[in-house]
Amino acid sequence: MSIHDFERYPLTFGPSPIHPLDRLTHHLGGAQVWAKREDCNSGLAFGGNKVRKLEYIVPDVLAQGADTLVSIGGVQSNHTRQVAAVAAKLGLKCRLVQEKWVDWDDPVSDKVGNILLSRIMGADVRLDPSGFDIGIRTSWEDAIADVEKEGGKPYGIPAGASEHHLGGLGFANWAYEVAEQEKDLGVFFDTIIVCTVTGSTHAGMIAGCAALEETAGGRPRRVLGIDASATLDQTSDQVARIARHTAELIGLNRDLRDDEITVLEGWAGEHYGIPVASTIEAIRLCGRLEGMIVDPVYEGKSMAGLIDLVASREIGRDSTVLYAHLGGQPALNAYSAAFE
Ligand code: 5PA
Repeated sequence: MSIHDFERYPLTFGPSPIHPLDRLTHHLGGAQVWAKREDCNSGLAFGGNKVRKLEYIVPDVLAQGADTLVSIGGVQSNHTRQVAAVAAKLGLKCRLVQEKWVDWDDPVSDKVGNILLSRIMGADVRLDPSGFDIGIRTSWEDAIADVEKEGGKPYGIPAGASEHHLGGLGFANWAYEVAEQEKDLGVFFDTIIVCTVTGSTHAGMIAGCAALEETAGGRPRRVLGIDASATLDQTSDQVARIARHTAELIGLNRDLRDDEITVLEGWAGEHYGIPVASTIEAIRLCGRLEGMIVDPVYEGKSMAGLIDLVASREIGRDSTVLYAHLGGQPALNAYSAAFE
C-alpha cells in the first residue's frame, strides 16, 4: 500500500501555492523562509487544512451512504466550518457541536467568523458549554445518536478529523506534493514548521516525509510541530499515535523513531485559543512585512515559533524553511480586542 492507493475526492484547487517570504526572511536575517498556503487551497469557504484531510474521508462517507456529517470543535472552530462547506458541496446535511473551548469573552464570538459561515452554509449549529479537549467527546457521540434517532444516517467526523482512521492521509500526501513542487522550484526545504493541536496535520506530514524518504529517495528533513493546544502531553501522544498509524497505512516498512516526532512548546501560552504577546507580534509582523494574515489561535502561534527558532539560530542561517500556513483567518473577527 502507498498513499497513491487511497481514493481522494477532489475538494482543493490542486497543489496549494508555495512562495518565498522575502521581507520576513530579510527581517529575520537568517534562514530562507517560504510558505505553503493551505489558507487558499480551495474554493470551499476559505479552505484550510481540514479540506485536505476531508478529501480522503469523503469517499468513505459516500460509500456508507450517509446523509448527515456530524462534527465538533470550539465555537470558532475552522474545522467545523470546513465540514459545513464540504457537506454543502456534497448535498449532505451537517450537525455541528460547538463547545466553549476558549474563555474569550468577545461579545460576538458566537456570531461572527467561522460560526457565521457555518450557519450561512446551512449547518445545524448547536452550542455546548463544555471546555477544551482534543479527545473523543460525549457531546459529539450524543449528536451522532440524535441524528440517528431522528431517522438520519450520520457520519461522525471527530475534532480536527484527527481521531479518524484516515485522518492523517491528507497531510501524508501533502509531503509528496511538496516534493514535486521542490523539483519544479529547484529548492529543498530542510525544515517544516507546522501548528499542532489535534495532531493529524503534523502526524500526516511525519508519516508522508518518512515514506517519501524510504520509497522515493527523499532527503531527510525536520518536521517541527509547534504546540498551540497548551496540553502538550496529550497533543504529543496523539501526534505520535496518528503518525505511526498513518505510516503503517501508507506502507512504511519500519517504526517511526521518537526523534521524528517533535512537538515544541513555548508559544501556546497557558491556554488554547488565547493569544499571547508573541502571537500578536507575529500576526502584526506577517501582516506588515508580507500582507500575509495569520490567526490568533493557531498560525500566529506557529509563526511566533518560527520567528524565535530562526532568530535564535536553532534553525540555521543556511536552512530553507517551509511554513505550513493552515488557514484559520475567519476567527480573527472574534479577536478585535487583541488589536486595539
Ligand atoms: C488547526 C486545527 P491539527 O488539529 O490537525 O493539529 O491542526 C491544527 C490547526 N491551524 C492549525 C489551523 C488554522 C487549524 O484550524 N483546528 C481545529 C478546529 O476545530 O478548527 C481542530 C482544532
